[in-house]
Amino acid sequence: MAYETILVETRGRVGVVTLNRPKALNALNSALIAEVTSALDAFEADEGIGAVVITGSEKAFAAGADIKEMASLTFPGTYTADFISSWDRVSRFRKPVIAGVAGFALGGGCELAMMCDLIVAADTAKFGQPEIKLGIMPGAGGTQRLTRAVGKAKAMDLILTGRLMDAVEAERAGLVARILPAEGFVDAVVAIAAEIAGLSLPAVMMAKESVGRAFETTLGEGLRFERRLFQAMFATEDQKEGMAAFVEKRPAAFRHR
Ligand code: CO8
Repeated sequence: MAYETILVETRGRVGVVTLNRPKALNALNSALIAEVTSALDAFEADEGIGAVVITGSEKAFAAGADIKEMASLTFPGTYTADFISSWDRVSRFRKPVIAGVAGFALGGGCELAMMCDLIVAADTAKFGQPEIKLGIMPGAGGTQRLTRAVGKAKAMDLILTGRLMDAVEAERAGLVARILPAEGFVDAVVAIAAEIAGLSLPAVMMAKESVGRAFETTLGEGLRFERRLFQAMFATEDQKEGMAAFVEKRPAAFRHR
């Protein structure tokens, strides 16, 4: 399928979505969100894909929702159309998805990265929720996911002042999993995704689902949920293969089922 605002490629078992509106620093307009949704639907259905990377350019992951597109919106219009509700495809994606962030990840760009399972940052990355400077507030999870990731003090600081946070501060605060050099960044992020995609897909998906549950429920229910999934894994071919390979001192050849 031909896309206008993103580039989509497959590298081995990794699907790569590159946001591609360079003249607008990858600002997220409705066309881009529809295309990301469509690309993810295809990767979700593709048995050959075990993990996905969403990335942008060297200068910007995404500089936020498209301000020019939003400027004339009205409250009744946003309410009746439930503006932004269709932007959460990433958070419903069931396979692992990594945000590879170089340059700006601001507003909706930071929120898009936070919908991913982990954020890997180039040393050039800058994160922020600057919506307050536009007379609005974050609307796609910024007040919720950022607060869970970095805690109240830093979330309030970033959201109320709109200041930007560099990669080192973001990693120290818990928003970013790893920082990598800007040189060769996308290849390095794809290598991390390939490592995950080479493992047992059911194990990886259940592990992802279980970690996600930690944000949704009580400790007791979360532990019960984890235990049930753990027990279910003994019904998979990959559990048999993974443990046999260990005992036989050879690499596991997972069948992803
Ligand atoms: N929307 C539309 N166009 C943008 C955006 C944006 N968010 N960001 C940059 N652009 C455009 C600029 O208008 C400019 O276009 P032109 O050349 O036609 O004037 C081009 O990109 C290059 O930008 P700059 O010249 O400003 O580049 P600089 O390097 O000088 O500055 C900055 C880079 C600091 C990133 C600056 O562009 C900036 O501050 N951008 C806006 C950042 C922002 O406020 N983001 C938050 C937007 S609101 C939001 O995201 C609400 C979230 C709602 C939910 C989203 C769901 C996923």
